[in-house]
Amino acid sequence: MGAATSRVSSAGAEQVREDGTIRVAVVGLGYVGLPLALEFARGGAQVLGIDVDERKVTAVNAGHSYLLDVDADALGAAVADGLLSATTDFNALAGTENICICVPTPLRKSLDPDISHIVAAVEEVAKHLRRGMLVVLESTTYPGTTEEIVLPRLEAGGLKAGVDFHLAFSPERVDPGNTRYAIRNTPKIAGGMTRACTERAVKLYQFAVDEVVPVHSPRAAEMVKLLENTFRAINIGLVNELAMICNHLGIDIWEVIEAAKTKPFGYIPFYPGPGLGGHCIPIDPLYLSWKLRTVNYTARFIELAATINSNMPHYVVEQVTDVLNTDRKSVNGSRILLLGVAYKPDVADVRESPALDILALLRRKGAVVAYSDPYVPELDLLGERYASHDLAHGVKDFDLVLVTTNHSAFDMDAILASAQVVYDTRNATAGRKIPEGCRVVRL
Ligand code: SAJ
Repeated sequence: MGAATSRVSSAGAEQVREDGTIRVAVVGLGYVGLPLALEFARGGAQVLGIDVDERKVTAVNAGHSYLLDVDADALGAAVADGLLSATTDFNALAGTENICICVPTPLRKSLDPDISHIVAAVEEVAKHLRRGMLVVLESTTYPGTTEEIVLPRLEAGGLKAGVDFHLAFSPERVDPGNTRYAIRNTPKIAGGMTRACTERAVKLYQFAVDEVVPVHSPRAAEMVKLLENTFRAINIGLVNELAMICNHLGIDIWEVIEAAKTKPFGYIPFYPGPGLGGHCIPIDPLYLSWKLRTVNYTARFIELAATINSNMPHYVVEQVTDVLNTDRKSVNGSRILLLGVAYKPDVADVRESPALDILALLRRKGAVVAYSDPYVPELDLLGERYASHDLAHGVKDFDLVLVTTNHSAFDMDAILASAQVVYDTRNATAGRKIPEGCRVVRL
């Protein structure tokens, strides 16, 4: 974008009000927006949360946190101090100069990006866009979304980005369950339509983040996020394929990884598992490969990794079938307990969890399936309601225990003491004494 003449000050002088306060609206109060809103409030900003879900709005205004990662006391204090409030009414945007859009970007069933939440949020923001405002998109999306989808909708009213208002992209880096890195101490990338837009975004995020890293465009910022998560998805796909290779060669993949980790440079450990879960890693790379298909480029690496990762639930069920077969048992009629249905350890989120795919595949084969997960008290799947099995009753009645998510809360020694057979997809039994009468097979 050329050096547009700007009618808004370059560093966003209007951003900080006469009384020294800054006002910011966070659209979308999920696992990204709520922690961000709270961190802005803790940085002294006047924060307005906007969400279409009345329950979230009510909870926030009551100081109740609905996310494990958002401290209820801190939320309650910010609300009590008048620094944070929430509403479903976009008209409230009249009372702010800065807007961060943190809405979901799922995939459609056709594996194409679903940016409908972005479009809906941007169209609401456009109705209230005023000279001097900054709009930042945070939702993970394909490179070009800010310029191709957000920009025209915001400029439709006649105001021009970089001249009358600022527009940038800043990828979210929220890692659910991570107790070491949170909003404030995780560097934040920001890329604006113009240099002034970038500077304005950097100034805004300095209220919530210790380090803000500018890049030259929204497209670059969109790509940074996809590089980060595609890197993970491809390396997980690689190690999943190596696990299958090692199984064919009679090699213990877990021993190989532990040994490779001794290399102090040039290697980063990833671990095989039952597949890819969560709202980021299985989805973000497919946003990139979808975009590349529109420019007639096939992202072979990304699509191959997605194929391998999405096949892991089937591979695990094949392995479980073989393990039961060793005991002359068929899957059909066997009682199988899944340990952990959340998508990763110590979180409650089951979105895209491979454990759900495995549970469904085993049900279709006629297994009598149960699960135990301290973070997921009940589950609706394929029209059936499941309640988490209480491990206090032991696991001896199950023909096979399948470790799908290795929550820290699991007492693996107690489980091994009462299990007949354990198929371990997470190396959760590593280093444990295997009692007589219990057989453990690892991925
Ligand atoms: N997984 C493996 N093997 C691995 C690592 C992960 O099978 O070696 C599986 C997990 O079990 C899970 C899925 O992949 O099902 C995703 O796990 P994840 O550790 O990547 O966790 P996420 O999905 O919460 O990813 C987030 C991402 N954060 C953001 O997008 C802001 C990601 O960029 C982080 O790197 C990741 O957390 C993290 O480091 O924990």
